[in-house]
Amino acid sequence: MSGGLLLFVVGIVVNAQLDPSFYNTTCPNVHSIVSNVLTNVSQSDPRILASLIRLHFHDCFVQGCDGSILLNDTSSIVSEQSAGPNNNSIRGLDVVNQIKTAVENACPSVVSCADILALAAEVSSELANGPSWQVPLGRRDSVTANQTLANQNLPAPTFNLSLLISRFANQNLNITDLVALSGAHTIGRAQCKSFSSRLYNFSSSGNPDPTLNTTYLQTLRSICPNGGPGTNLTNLDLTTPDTFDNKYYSNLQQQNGLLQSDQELWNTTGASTISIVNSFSSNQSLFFEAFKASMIKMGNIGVLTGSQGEIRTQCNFVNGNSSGLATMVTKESLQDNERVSSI
Ligand code: HEM
Ligand SMILES: *[C@@H]1O[C@H](CO)[C@@H](O)[C@H](O)[C@H]1NC(C)=O
Ligand SMILES: *[C@@H]1O[C@H](CO)[C@@H](O)[C@H](O)[C@H]1NC(C)=O
Ligand SMILES: *[C@@H]1O[C@H](CO)[C@@H](O)[C@H](O)[C@H]1NC(C)=O
Ligand SMILES: *[C@@H]1O[C@H](CO)[C@@H](O)[C@H](O)[C@H]1NC(C)=O
Ligand SMILES: *[C@@H]1O[C@H](CO)[C@@H](O)[C@H](O)[C@H]1NC(C)=O
Ligand SMILES: *[C@@H]1O[C@H](CO)[C@@H](O)[C@H](O)[C@H]1NC(C)=O
Ligand SMILES: *[C@@H]1O[C@H](CO)[C@@H](O)[C@H](O)[C@H]1NC(C)=O
Ligand SMILES: *[C@@H]1O[C@H](CO)[C@@H](O)[C@H](O)[C@H]1NC(C)=O
Ligand SMILES: *[C@@H]1O[C@H](CO)[C@@H](O)[C@H](O)[C@H]1NC(C)=O
Ligand SMILES: *[C@@H]1O[C@H](CO)[C@@H](O)[C@H](O)[C@H]1NC(C)=O
Ligand SMILES: *[C@@H]1O[C@H](CO)[C@@H](O)[C@H](O)[C@H]1NC(C)=O
Ligand SMILES: CC(=O)N[C@H]1CO[C@H](CO)[C@@H](O)[C@@H]1O
Repeated sequence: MSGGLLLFVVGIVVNAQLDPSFYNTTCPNVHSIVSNVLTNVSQSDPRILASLIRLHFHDCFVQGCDGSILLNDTSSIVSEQSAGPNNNSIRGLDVVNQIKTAVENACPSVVSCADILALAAEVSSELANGPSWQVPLGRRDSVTANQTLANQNLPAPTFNLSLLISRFANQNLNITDLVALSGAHTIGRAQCKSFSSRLYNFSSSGNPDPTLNTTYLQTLRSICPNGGPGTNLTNLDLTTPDTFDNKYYSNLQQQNGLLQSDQELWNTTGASTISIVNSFSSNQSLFFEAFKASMIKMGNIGVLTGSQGEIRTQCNFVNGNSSGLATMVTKESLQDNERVSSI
């Protein structure tokens, strides 16, 4: 019986809540360190703010916000980085390492990579003129990754509304969270292959997606030729591409959502998400309040706390296994998904 009681007590400690003051004594400047690096990097690469918000999302939806997305391929890890939704698409891994190095210099072996992703997402919102909030902290890093789960859990841009709702419900996120978090598409870019199914032969109809604004359709067709490689980039927010605001929602009302998954939120007949889109479109503060709440909710998914997991010293590898470091790739050439087509 006393053994059972002990387990129960340990269980409470392990399931400790995240807390914004978690590093107040052990790494009091962690937020400003993240902020300084991103202020600097975003001057030459404004898109990095979008890329880092997305990285936190893609981390949290796969075995929780545990930094698993950062783990590289090794003999024992099949990296999430080459899962369908991530491969040749996620960005910012090098910048996360840059932040981690700066944080390690100030407070060695204290701040987890999972917390760095959560902080980088908040700082990114702030630097793009979006909302700021106190980020609950104290996550620990996983010693595993799961590429299969990344393929299962991350939503595809061709999803209809019912599939989107069920993927979010699987993470205990409701339709308000779905609409608010999709508002992150107020910044950043997408490759043609993420929306080209809408442009020429939607659902084998021989016609484009009828919910796509015909003027926007012509623009997108010129950026994304039929049968092309689909690697050109365009802005997710047609109106204000690098400013975190509520224009994403007014775009949807004009059938100017880029991804099918965006437009579904407003253009599914009778859907409960339409009124949420309309309310965020008419009141930016309402959107910002909802976004903050949903980011905190998403940031709590499946977190490791207490003595679970570890604090990685290098975000790409589990501690004590740096296989791959010797062959660390230094090539950082301009990739296909770095070029933007102007519209
Ligand atoms: C609702 C389901 C969602 C789907 C289907 C989806 C899908 C996508 C796709 C396909 C791209 C473009 C990738 C590419 O072409 O390489 C993208 C970009 C992006 N997504 Fe989402 N997303 C969703 C939700 C979210 C959420 C919840 C967030 C964050 C809270 C988010 C943040 C972003 C950002 C900021 C970008 C731009 C990234 C960059 O420019 O590097 N997305 N998303
Ligand atoms: C922790 O630090 C932050 C930022 O300096 C401050 O706002 C907060 O009040 C502190 N919390 C505690 C519990 O000391
Ligand atoms: C700012 O970024 C530049 C490269 O864009 C780098 O050379 C410099 O060291 C960075 N400064 C700080 C303080 O991080
Ligand atoms: C990821 O993309 C590369 C091309 O850049 C491709 O060779 C590789 O097969 C892809 N990985 C997976 C798991 O699909
Ligand atoms: C990865 O996730 C899948 C799907 O939930 C599960 O079946 C599998 O056991 C997991 N693999 C690892 C290595 O955790
Ligand atoms: C959504 O897509 C799924 C998978 O393609 C399909 O089974 C379902 O019928 C679709 N739902 C609606 C409402 O169109
Ligand atoms: C979604 O959950 C939040 C709390 O996390 C709640 O305030 C909100 O009312 C919920 N929305 C719906 C549509 O259930
Ligand atoms: C659209 O796709 C369907 C199925 O692949 C095909 O049968 C049809 O010929 C295509 N239509 C056009 C106009 O390309
Ligand atoms: C990229 O877009 C330009 C127009 O902006 C177009 O001429 C070119 O063919 C496109 N390239 C690819 C690879 O789709
Ligand atoms: C298409 O978008 C333009 C602005 O880009 C807008 O003026 C027009 O009303 C939109 N059309 C529809 C049907 O919403
Ligand atoms: C907009 O939303 C904010 C935040 O929820 C609320 O305080 C305010 O009353 C709303 N404004 C209007 C005009 O409804
Ligand atoms: C981890 O893998 C990425 C590609 O997914 C690569 O760019 C990076 O250099 C690798 N990091 C290390 C430390 O080997
Ligand atoms: C709910 C809603 O606004 N639906 C619109 C979706 O797009 C079509 C065009 O195909 C409009 O006619 C609908 O009003």
